[in-house]
Amino acid sequence: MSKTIPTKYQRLIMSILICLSLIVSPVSAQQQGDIGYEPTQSNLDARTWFQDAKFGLFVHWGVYSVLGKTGAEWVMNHDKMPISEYEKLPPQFNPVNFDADEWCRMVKDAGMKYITITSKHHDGFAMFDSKVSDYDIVDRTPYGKDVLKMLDEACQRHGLKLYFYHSQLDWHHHDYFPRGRTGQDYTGRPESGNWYAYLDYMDGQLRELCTNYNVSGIWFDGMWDKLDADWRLGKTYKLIHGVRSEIMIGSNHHVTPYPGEDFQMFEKGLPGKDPFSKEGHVSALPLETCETISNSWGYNKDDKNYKSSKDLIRYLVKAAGNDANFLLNVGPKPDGTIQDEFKVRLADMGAWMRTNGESIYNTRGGPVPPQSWGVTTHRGNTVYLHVLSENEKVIAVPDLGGKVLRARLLNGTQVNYMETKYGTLFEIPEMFADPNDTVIVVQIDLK
Ligand code: JFZ
Repeated sequence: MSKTIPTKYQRLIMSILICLSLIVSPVSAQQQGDIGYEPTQSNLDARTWFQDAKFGLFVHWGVYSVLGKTGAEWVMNHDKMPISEYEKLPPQFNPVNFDADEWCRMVKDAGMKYITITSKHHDGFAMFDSKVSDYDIVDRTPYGKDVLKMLDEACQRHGLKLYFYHSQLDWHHHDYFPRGRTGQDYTGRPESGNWYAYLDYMDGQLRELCTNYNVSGIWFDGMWDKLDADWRLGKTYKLIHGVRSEIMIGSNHHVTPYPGEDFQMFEKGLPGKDPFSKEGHVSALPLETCETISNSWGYNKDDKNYKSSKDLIRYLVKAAGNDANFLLNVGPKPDGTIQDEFKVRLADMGAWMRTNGESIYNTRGGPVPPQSWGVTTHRGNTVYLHVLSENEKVIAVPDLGGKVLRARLLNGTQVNYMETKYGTLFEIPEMFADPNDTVIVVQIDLK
C-alpha cells in the first residue's frame, strides 16, 4: 500500500488539529461504552456459565516466543525493536509440534473449563487468518495454519469454551496515532496516522473473530495505553454483541467497567486488591483474576520463578472465596509445546480439583467474607469453609446465615462444632488436614 508521507508543514498542521480536537472535545471515560446496554438472556446465561466454571487457562502465544527472552510478549517495546527488525520473527515461527487436542486434554485434566488465548497482542501480529491484514500467522509464517481455528475445533471436541485476548494497543499499525504510553518512535512508523482508520481496522478483525470462530468472549487489553482517547467502545461493543449477544466482553483497563462490558478482570491480584487497579472498584459483574505460573506471560526460557502447586491451588481457592474465577497462564514455546514445569503444576491442580472440586465449581463467594484462617464458598444451603492457615485446631466462623445442621469433611469425616452467640466454632480433624486447603462442608438451615 503506497503512502505519501506528509511534509513537515503538513505534519505540524495535523498535530495542531489533533491537539485541538482533544482540547475541544476530550472524551471522558464515562462517555465511553455502549450507553444503555442491556444484556440479553443468552448473555446472562453465558455469565452464569462463566461464574460456575471458575477455572480457565490463559495462553500468551505469539512470534515473540521465538526469542523466548526477558520481556517475552513485550520484547518489541522492551528492546525498542523497530518494525523492520521485529518482522524478522514471523518467518522463524513454525510450531510444528502444536497439538490442539493435547492442549485441551491438559486443560481438562487440570480441572479447567475454558481457554483464553491471545488473538493479537500489543505487537499487532494476528495469530489467526485475517483478511483485513496480511500481518498474520497464515501469510507471514512457514507454518501457514490458523492455530485459533485448530484450537476452536479442538475445544468443541473436548467441551471447552474459547475466549480471545485481543489487544486494542498496537505497536505495528501505522494508524495507531497519536501514540500512547508505549510503542513510541522506535517502531519506525511515520509521526502521523488516522486514529479512526485504526479503529475500523481493529473492528474489522474483531468482526472476523466473532464471526469465524465459536468464541465465547473477548478479553480486551491495552486501553490503558491512552485512557483519554476516543476508543469508540460503543461501536465496537455493539459490533460484538450484534454478531452474537452472548459473546462476553471484558477489558483489562483497570478502571470501573464501562457500559457494554459483561465481566471484570483483575491482574495479578484478587478483586480490588490487584496492583494495577486505578479505583479498586469491584463491580457486580462476574469477576476473574489472572496470574502467571512463572513471572512471564509469554514464553521466557530464562524465567525459572515458578509458583508452587500449593500456592496455585490456594490462589484458585482465594479467588473463589472472593467470588472470582481464576485464569492461570502458560506461555507456549515457539514449537507449540508447553514446558513441563507448567504441565506438572496444572496436573497437581487437577488432582486436587478431582477431590475438592465440589467446593469450587458452581459456587459463589461467601457468605462469610475472607477471614484470617481462610475463605468460604457456598451453593444453596451448603457452605464450604476453606481452611488455608495450617495447624489450626479450631476456627471461629461469624454468622453463616442460618443454624448449622451438620458439618463434615469432603471424605465424610464428622466435624465437631459449637454454636455461640459470637458465631460457630469448628474443630479441625487433625489427621485429615489438607496442607493445600482443608475443606469443611456445613449444611445450614436457611432462615
Ligand atoms: C497487560 C499486558 O501488557 C501484558 O502483556 C499481559 O497481556 C497482561 C495480562 O495484560 O499487562 C498490563 C497492562 C497494564 C498495566 C500493567 C500490566 N498497567 O496499566 O499498569
